[in-house]
Amino acid sequence: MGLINLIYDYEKKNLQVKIVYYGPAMSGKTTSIKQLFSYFNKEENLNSIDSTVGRTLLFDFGVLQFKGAEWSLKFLIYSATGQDFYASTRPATLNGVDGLIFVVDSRAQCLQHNLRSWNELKTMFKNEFYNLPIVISLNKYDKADPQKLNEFEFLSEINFNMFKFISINKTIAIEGKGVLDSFNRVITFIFPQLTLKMSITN
Ligand SMILES: Nc1nc2c(ncn2[C@@H]2O[C@H](COP(=O)(O)OP(=O)(O)OP(=O)(O)O)[C@@H](O)[C@H]2O)c(=O)[nH]1
Ligand SMILES: [Mg+2]
Repeated sequence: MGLINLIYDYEKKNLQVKIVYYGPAMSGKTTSIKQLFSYFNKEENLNSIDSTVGRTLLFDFGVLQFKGAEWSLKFLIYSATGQDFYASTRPATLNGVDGLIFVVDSRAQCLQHNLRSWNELKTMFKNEFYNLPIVISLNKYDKADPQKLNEFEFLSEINFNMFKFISINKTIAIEGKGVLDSFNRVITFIFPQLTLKMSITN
């Protein structure tokens, strides 16, 4: 799987970046994306393919576009389905990804699910995994059991120090807490100079 896929269109002065929310089933990927789009008042730009019970069937997808003085910057934002029934669609969702937000379910009982999902990424990207900008969102932090320190166990299992661009952020997606911060961190890895103060378009 190739990295550094930023798509430049010099003619239109347009830059396209793909960000994927990944993680185990029910960790809060769709909730995080919805919060992100609602932060920018762009809920109508987000398409989800849901079952009747609100589980993601294939992916969520939406575009956030920011306009600078000269260039416009287009973020294609996806969440992969966490449901194993649709696991075969996950590599396609990841194809051409520029940055990942890995949404962990911080509850103690979810450690194995988190690790399994993480190891899926490792298998798919092989050594390139370590070059990929990643923000680990320790989500459902409201439900984390401070006695069990699940998140530290997760972090100690993943060779954290081997990654070039990695960051950890505690989030409570249902309350919108930390969601924008995770997004900002991943795009700062991709564009160290960028601050998203540009005005948003369409
Ligand atoms: N307590 C708590 N619940 C959350 C949080 N984030 C999401 N949830 C709930 O967890 C459930 C699953 O959230 P989703 O956003 O649908 O999870 P998902 O990762 O998209 O799930 P799949 O698409 O099935 O893989 C929903 O009931 C959410 O309301 C959080 O930070 N805290
Ligand atoms: Mg979902």
